[in-house]
Amino acid sequence: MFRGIKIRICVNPPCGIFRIEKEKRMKVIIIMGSSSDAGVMKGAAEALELFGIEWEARVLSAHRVPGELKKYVEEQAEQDAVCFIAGAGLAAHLPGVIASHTSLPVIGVPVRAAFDGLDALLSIVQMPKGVPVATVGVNNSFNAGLLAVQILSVHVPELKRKLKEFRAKRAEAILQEPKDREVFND
Ligand code: RP5
Repeated sequence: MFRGIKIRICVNPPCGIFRIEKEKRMKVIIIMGSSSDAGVMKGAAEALELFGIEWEARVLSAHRVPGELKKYVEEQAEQDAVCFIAGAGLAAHLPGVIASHTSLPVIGVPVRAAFDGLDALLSIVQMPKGVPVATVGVNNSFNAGLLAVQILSVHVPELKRKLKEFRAKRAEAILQEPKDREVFND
């Protein structure tokens, strides 16, 4: 588990004289608008676990419990949260509302509840200038988890190495697929 990374801030060269080192835990927070989103949002936790990233999940709706949502986001942002993943369907305001309460990165997952998820996709992706939400494909919470890992990897070489390995394995699997006439065999 990546429970801690060392952040080094060098104020003046040579690095070491004014060096501040502190331990920081890294936790990704997964929030969904309803327990009916849980099946879809599980993919985010699966991706995070593949890379040993600590996560915490909550059901908190932007419309049904707005006060509790704000409180939770602000508390987590003050503690160990480094990134939020938020999934919602229909009038999916959850990721945008979370982004309005924190400057940490927010990744939105449009959940397919009506109109093939297009309503949620447009609602999540169309944020006003100044309050961005990174949006993945409809129901693609695995990619949200993976994107969170990539964000975290900026300061963690071990994660960068694991991501490289992950992609190489997937590339290898594709190259092992049958060729020519065998492609069309059952
Ligand atoms: C949204 O409405 C939720 O995120 C969910 O995708 C959808 C339906 O919610 P329930 O009526 O099942 O609670 O707020």
